[in-house]
Amino acid sequence: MSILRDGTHFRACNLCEAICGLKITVHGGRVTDLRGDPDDPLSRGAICPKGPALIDLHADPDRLRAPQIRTKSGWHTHQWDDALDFAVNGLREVIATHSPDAIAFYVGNPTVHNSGTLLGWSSLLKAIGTSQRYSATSVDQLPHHVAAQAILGHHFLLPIPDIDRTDFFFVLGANPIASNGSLMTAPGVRDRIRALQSRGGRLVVVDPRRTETAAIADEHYFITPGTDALLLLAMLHVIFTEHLVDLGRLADCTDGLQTLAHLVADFSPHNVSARCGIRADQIIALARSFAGANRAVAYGRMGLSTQAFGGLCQWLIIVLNSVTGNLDEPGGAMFTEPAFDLVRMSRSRQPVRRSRVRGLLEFDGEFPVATLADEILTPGPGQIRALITIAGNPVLSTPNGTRLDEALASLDFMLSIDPYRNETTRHAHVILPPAVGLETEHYDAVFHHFAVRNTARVNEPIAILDEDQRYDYQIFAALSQRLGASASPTPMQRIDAALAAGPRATSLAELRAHPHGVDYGPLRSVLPERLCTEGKRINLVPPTITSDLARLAAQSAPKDTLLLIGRRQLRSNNSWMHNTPRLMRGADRCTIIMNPGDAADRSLTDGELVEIATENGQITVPLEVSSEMMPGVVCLPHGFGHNRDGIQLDVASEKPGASYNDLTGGLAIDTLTGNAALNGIPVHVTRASGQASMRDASSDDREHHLAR
Ligand SMILES: Nc1nc2c(c(=O)[nH]1)N[C@H]1C(S)=C(S)[C@@H](COP(=O)(O)OP(=O)(O)OC[C@H]3O[C@@H](n4cnc5c(=O)[nH]c(N)nc54)[C@H](O)[C@@H]3O)O[C@H]1N2
Ligand SMILES: Nc1nc2c(c(=O)[nH]1)N[C@H]1C(S)=C(S)[C@@H](COP(=O)(O)OP(=O)(O)OC[C@H]3O[C@@H](n4cnc5c(=O)[nH]c(N)nc54)[C@H](O)[C@@H]3O)O[C@H]1N2
Ligand code: SF4
Ligand SMILES: [Mo]
Repeated sequence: MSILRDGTHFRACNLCEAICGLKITVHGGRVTDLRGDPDDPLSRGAICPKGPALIDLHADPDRLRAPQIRTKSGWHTHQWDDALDFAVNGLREVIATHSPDAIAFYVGNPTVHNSGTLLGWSSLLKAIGTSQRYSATSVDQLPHHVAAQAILGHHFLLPIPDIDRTDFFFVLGANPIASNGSLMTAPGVRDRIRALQSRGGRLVVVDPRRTETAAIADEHYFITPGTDALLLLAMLHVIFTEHLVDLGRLADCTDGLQTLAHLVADFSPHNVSARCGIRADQIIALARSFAGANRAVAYGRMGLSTQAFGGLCQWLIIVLNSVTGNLDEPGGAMFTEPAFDLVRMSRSRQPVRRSRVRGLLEFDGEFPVATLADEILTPGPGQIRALITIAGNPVLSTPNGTRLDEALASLDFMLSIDPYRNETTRHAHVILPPAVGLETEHYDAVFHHFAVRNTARVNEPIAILDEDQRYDYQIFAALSQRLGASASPTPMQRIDAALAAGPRATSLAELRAHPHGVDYGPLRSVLPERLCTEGKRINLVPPTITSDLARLAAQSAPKDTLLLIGRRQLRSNNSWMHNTPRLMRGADRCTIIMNPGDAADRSLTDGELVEIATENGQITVPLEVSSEMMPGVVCLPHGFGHNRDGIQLDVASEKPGASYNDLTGGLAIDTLTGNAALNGIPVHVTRASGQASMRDASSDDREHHLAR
């Protein structure tokens, strides 16, 4: 195990998008104090209960610290050289028997939280020469990229809510109080919302659940899952019919207003009200107050992206901000000017390739992960025969996990670069575990890009690695070189070069001289200069997107069924932080929540075990009955299901829960973008046969109450 260096260290937490600065004190190799760094210009001392879990992660006895090879007799620890040779031989054999394209990559979420992983893995991709790429993007934010590329010309040019200066924060399908913010790096978000309210501003939340964020909102509206595009269209309908449109400063470079007026004409509040479950007069009032606010911003996240109309939703969010004069204005939806500028460094490409089995369109070189199992299980030329997973757990995180589980078991070869043997990596023939968390050197290339303030900081490792530990990028480099590639610059060398060429013309050395981070100030208006479209114009009605309106109009309400949505929990992080004891204390958190009326209709009571069933599978979890749910909607967290054989996660296995994605199907996607539709799926909930309640703790132990 690596040894923590004694002293006081400053580095940012890399567990979630909030990137809180931390002050960490180490004595005798142990962390004696860990708190928010008050001098970090972005986080200003904010921290959440997950931050201290970095200590658990460092000490976790289940975390792999040496390569593991699986044989018939089980898992065996190996020297790095042997394991790297074994991995490369396995890959070579697949290339020789099939082709490089028979090897696919799945790249998971923590990749964007570790710059060594983020900037290292493509060397291995190139060395292999495959074009088969999948990632967590298509179970997450893909619709944001599709909309930004179509309207603004670049998939990384994402508008960020200027939460610190707005008067009206309109939040749809996001729960920043639990998630700590997403595509809105806003550490200490609760304080930022409090500041908004104390300067007279309002927080309005649209969500099928009265979430932790809705609970502190000035107004909250329940909405039927999957109908937000209708609500947004109806708000635009009001804005057009009542002549409230005001493009502001960007009027001269914005196209498509007339077409837009025409497109929203059919979607009156009256027409959509029943489908959305929101009264027409409320929709009208919402539109008027949003358009009338001095500075307003609409923001939609997972609940809008991972549903059947994710692409339309993210398009309409940008449009609503634009037609009310809130795009690129203080207090509206703004753009960052990050020191490491992803927009300058890459180009958006028009997708051309389609996936082999289902003909789904690629985006930025990746295919939708909802079809990965199809590509593995369907025989024929081009079939995937080997998989490399990097920082991902798709068995729990992607649709139809049960089928993917089976698909992974059928592969000729699988390599995982991951610190844990979990539900996915247990299928690998070899696991190469990297150093993680406090051990890494890290620059937040992604989250400074999506932050509510322009800042930069570099994070030094605070541990001295064991002789036989490796970083992700060293693993990729060692594999690539064995495959014949020449050495490439290290991630930190690449970051240094990009910082020099970026808008701040800075360097790692300069950032290292500022251990709390460098403050470049609040977001500034940057359009039209920063647009990447032809002629630097904004097209509000890209045909690739508006053509999807017909599908929306044709959609009818599902009958006689409950709709399932997800929830994030403050002391959890997707599938992989359930092995940290301090986050797992208390009652079982993998519960389904149901409205009292729905429970009464089914004669179900709080605390009993229920079975949730879809056409794809069924799981059993305890029931919580609460009026925080909209009638007709039930809610379950994802990332549980730690009861599969062969995993090495002792703490997680004690409260395994069940996996949401054993219920979702690969066919449920937003066909416009290829993103998985994880929310709003029809389910049946019944009493679990012959089982007594296993829930032990009282309901006030529930995390979402604690989080308030
Ligand atoms: N504590 C914690 N923090 C995290 C994570 C975690 O697992 N735990 N994960 C991180 C990751 S990877 C991400 S992407 C972010 C996500 O960050 P958020 O998007 O803020 O997180 P969610 O809690 O998924 O919020 C989605 C909300 O959408 C609602 N919803 C579901 N369906 C619909 C719908 O059809 N319409 C509307 N209007 N709302 C709907 C849900 O009730 C939920 O409140 O969080 C990050 N932060
Ligand atoms: N039903 C449902 N499904 C969802 C979601 C939902 O809301 N509902 N949310 C989706 C979202 S937003 C996301 S982002 C995905 C996440 O999906 P994934 O990224 O596939 O899954 P994670 O649970 O984040 O698993 C992360 C893996 O990375 C490993 N890891 C951690 N740190 C490092 C590191 O530094 N290096 C390496 N090499 N490995 C590391 C962990 O051990 C773990 O195996 O899940 C998606 N799935
Ligand atoms: S909010 Fe919590 S998990 Fe996220 S960066 Fe801050 S301390 Fe870490
Ligand atoms: Mo995510």
